[in-house]
Amino acid sequence: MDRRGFNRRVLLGGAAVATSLSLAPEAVSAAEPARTAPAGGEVRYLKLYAERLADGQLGYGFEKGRATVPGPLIELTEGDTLHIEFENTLDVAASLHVHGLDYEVSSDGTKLNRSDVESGGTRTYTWRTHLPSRRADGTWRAGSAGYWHYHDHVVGTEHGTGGIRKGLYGPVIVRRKGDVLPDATHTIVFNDMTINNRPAHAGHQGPDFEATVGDRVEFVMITHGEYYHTFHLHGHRWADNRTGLLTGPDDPSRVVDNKIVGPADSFGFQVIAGEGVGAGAWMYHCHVQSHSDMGMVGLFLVKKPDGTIPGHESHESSSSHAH
Ligand SMILES: [Cu+2]
Repeated sequence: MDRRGFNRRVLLGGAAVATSLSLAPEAVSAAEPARTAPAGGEVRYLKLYAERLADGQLGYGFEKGRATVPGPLIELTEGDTLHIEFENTLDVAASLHVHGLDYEVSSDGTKLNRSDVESGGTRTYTWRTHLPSRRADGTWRAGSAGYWHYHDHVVGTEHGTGGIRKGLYGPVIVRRKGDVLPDATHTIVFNDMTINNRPAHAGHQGPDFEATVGDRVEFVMITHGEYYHTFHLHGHRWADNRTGLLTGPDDPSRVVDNKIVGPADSFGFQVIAGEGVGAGAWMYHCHVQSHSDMGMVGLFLVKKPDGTIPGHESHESSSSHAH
């Protein structure tokens, strides 16, 4: 929405004008065109470690000693191939299993296909991606683009139940050429009754994510564990489709601010921080009421350009944990 369009709508808003006008300048997003994903087709290499963290949880990381929960974002464009040299520094076998991408059984990351990695071992997993294509019969084969994820498949049980529970999971985004690129990407994982495996503190588990009004912020939302949840974000909405963005005013995708999620689900979307609503401490949480009561809540802290957040006292810095 351009600045003029926004102001015109506000001016027609009648009684709401007085309060809305003060929001107008910061609620308008940047005028320059959004950056978009380039063409894929690259062969890429990554090193990934599985490690035990100081607090007893398990994590993946690109560098030794830098593992996190969730693991680091792996970002590809349709057509890319990724070779991941995976090193297991744990004292038990571990693996890397991905959703949504193309791989041979040797890169399945399961005991069934003998593609796990013993303690201290290394193995290269290969993930491939492809563009949409028309089959000989005239139907369409979907491309790989989407919000996906990776996780261990062997720690604890044949299915990696113990590894996932302790934090061996992370996000994968496959973009399509021309997809709009965000200013920042954050990962939110509902894992059992935690968010990103964090214990509840000060009434919520966080993590909190910071942005400035007008930033294009992307969220990857993944679910693991034993329960179904509903993901809800205050003050912002998204399209329930591949990108979370509408392709035009007549795009029939449903627009939502709440989505039911279950184990191994993943989706993502982009919002313009504070668009139409301004700066604020915007909650995100599981909307199963007893789950929010138990702390499945975090904050999307949208700052004014001067760094302040109206109505929000400065939060504990320890709760900030952006990826
Ligand atoms: Cu829940």
